[in-house]
Amino acid sequence: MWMTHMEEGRDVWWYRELEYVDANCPPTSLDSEHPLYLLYTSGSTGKPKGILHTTGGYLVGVYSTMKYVFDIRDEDIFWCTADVGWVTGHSYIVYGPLANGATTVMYEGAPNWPEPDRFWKIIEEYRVNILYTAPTAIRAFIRWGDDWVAKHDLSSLRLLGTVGEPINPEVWMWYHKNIGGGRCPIVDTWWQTETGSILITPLPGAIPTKPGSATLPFFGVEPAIVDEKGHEVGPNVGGKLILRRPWPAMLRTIYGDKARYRQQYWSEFKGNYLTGDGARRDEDGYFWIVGRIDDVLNVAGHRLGTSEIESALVSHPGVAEAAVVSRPDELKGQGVVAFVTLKTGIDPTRGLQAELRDHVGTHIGAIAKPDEVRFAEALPKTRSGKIMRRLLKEIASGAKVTGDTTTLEDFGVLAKLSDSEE
Ligand code: 7RM
Repeated sequence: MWMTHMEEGRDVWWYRELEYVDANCPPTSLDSEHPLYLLYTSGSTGKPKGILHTTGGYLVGVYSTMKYVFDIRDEDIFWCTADVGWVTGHSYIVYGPLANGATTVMYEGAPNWPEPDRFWKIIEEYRVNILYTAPTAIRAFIRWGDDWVAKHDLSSLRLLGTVGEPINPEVWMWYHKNIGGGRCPIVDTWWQTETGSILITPLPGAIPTKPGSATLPFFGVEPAIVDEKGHEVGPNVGGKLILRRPWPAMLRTIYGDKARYRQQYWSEFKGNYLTGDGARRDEDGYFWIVGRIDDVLNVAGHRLGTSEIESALVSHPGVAEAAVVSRPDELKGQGVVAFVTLKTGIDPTRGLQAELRDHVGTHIGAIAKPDEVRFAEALPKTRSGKIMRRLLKEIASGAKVTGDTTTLEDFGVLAKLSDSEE
């Protein structure tokens, strides 16, 4: 048996420590604007920002979204699989469930240890009713094969959620069928570290969903999509996602840097909050997040969101995951490079490269066709599963990776990507 080495002065036994404390722990009353916590977020470049959340507003946000988005009930077992160091863990493993007096599962470990069915084992064992996870995790499950899921009884589930990035429609369908048994609604929840709690989301059973869309704003949230000048754009035109007015759970400042807070979030369109995301709204008013504005591609004057091209690639049966970035191109201004990981058993051939380019051409149009498709064993990600496109961009343009890599989860991935250059 494997045992942790206990070091005197460093390690203590949990059961012994419990003898020193009282189960009754009365809360301290605080002003609603009293700081609750600081969470550092990398920012795509440069210095990390300490996002400051406060007591009253943040709790209003996580309490109410937990109640209405997850429809939490006394008898429910809720499981948010996020890393607790990600804002999603703060809000929906800890504060949201506890503020509602709900039962919340905490799991600190890998999804594939000891085997790739660990999640489904946990759901079966604890009779989990609501599962909240990220598209990046779902893509890994798809890659590992349906058999790991089929072995388990997931009939306790009644509601599914996703968060962290746009979910590829193909991945949504798999989640709905294989995990939800075709009977569970999926809430695709858009929000940020800065917003504290969910802002764009369906309400289960009440808002009809569309695979890949976070649907409509939560109560009191007023998002809009604008062009460079701040004018609202029409249906299905891409632009910058802003919020017209503040809401209780939003950040109060960047710790120690009020000027940066103002500059970053409130200066581009006066009186409006800048999310940094690109989005479009469809003819029904549904919001579709297309990626970070900094990642949007500009090919021969056409602006293309990363998520649309990536989803087209993921809809190919051989593809597990894709990340699309731009690189300088003398003729078009920018060229499109796609980094693709394949499903187990699929061979990375030249024929497949050409096939994938054509696949994007048929799904979106010739303009979106990648100039180059590069196969990768894995993509560089943060702990929360977000693809670090900034690093891929440097690799795609042949440059050495020079930017900040402190939030990279697995350094080996980067080394392999640079090696694989032809
Ligand atoms: C909760 C979280 C925030 C960024 C955000 C988006 C992206 C998050 C969705 C999404 C499309 C979603 N906080 N994002 N959720 N994009 N659909 N449902 O992820 O601070 O770590 O990241 O994540 O770009 O701005 S975060």
